[in-house]
Amino acid sequence: MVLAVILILIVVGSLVFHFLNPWTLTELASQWGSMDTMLHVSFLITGVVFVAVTLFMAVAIIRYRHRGGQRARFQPDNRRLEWWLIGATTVGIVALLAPGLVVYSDFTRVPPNAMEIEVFGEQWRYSYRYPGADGVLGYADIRHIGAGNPLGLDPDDDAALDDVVIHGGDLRLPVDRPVRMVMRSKDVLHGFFVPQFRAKMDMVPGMVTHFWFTPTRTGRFEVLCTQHCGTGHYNMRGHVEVMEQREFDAWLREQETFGRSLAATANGERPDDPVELGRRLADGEGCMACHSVDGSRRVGPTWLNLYGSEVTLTDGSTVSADESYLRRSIEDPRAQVTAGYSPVMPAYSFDEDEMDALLAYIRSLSEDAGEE
Ligand code: HEC
Ligand SMILES: [Cu+2]
Repeated sequence: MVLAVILILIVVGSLVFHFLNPWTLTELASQWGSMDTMLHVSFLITGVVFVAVTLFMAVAIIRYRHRGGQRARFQPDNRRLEWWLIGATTVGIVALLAPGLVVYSDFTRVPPNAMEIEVFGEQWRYSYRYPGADGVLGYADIRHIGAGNPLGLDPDDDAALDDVVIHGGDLRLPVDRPVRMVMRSKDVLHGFFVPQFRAKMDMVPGMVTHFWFTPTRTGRFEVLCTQHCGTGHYNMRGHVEVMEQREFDAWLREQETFGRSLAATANGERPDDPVELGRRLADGEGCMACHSVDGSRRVGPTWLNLYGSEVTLTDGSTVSADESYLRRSIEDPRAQVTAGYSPVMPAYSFDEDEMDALLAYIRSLSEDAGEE
């Protein structure tokens, strides 16, 4: 009897929780309302079955409880009941799966007028690439990755030269225009996800995955990574800004194309200003995935006011962050690990000019930079 009451309370409690809990889906911002419909259909079917089965158990416990002088009747099978159960289960399973097939078929059928945008994932940030005037994303390969070319575009491919690369920045999209996101990963499995768009896709090293959607309202939404992609996973976030087409076009026109930045690097070889070269190196070599220059803590310590400061190491000792300390931190990061951080920074080797430029850049981020 107690058991029956508990079962009934579980049913009532679950229903009350379902209807009164404050957590709802984030407001939809793409045309994938069908994902929500599927979710609700699944909720409804599994909910009805859950309530029916649990209440049946409660009723059975009450009705067939032990009473003196009663005997159980042995009834090994009941054909009519079997058919009912098989029929109801079949209908339930079909109703759970069929809507998914319809939506998945939409999901894989990209509209022909979709604009193509590339998402590039690396530990631990997103970069994006727009096709430029020709509407075609140029050829890219991990082998071409280097300073000034963080996404590895092929400099010999004309289609790549007018591409626009947004390295580690925000994704911008025009509203009401279908987009096909093509995705690559540089290192490990990542998953591109914007909850308001409802659609997500894994980014797999060595292959190109894709999905499509149409943003249906303007606004700023958060981009998350759905795969546990390493110690900095929690930091793999970004933003997507959905704007009016006119605004978007104006913004895109202002961005430097890959060809133009390539030409700039080739002409001047390297910028004369070591601080500027250092900034580009730090960006291109992926340092900014773990370090910030605005004082915020990421996977690694910020570079703001690092130079000249007192750094506490894991063994409790302190060192002054001078040039030789910084140099050592870059070439042999595990030798002196900063307290409060994990020893996850890979060792780098730079030539003298590059190292000087990096140090000049880090120095420029400190107030007492002028002292030297
Ligand atoms: C995978 C994340 C990661 C990347 C990429 C990375 N770092 Fe680090 N870095 C760290 C962590 C974590 C620490 C603190 C632990 C330590 O001292 O090793 C650190 C420490 C440092 C320090 C010492 C800072 C201090 O407060 O003592 C310097 C300098 C530094 N990194 C420079 C660089 C440069 C330059 C690059 C790019 C060429 C780079 N890092 C790339 C994670 C990273
Ligand atoms: Cu990730």
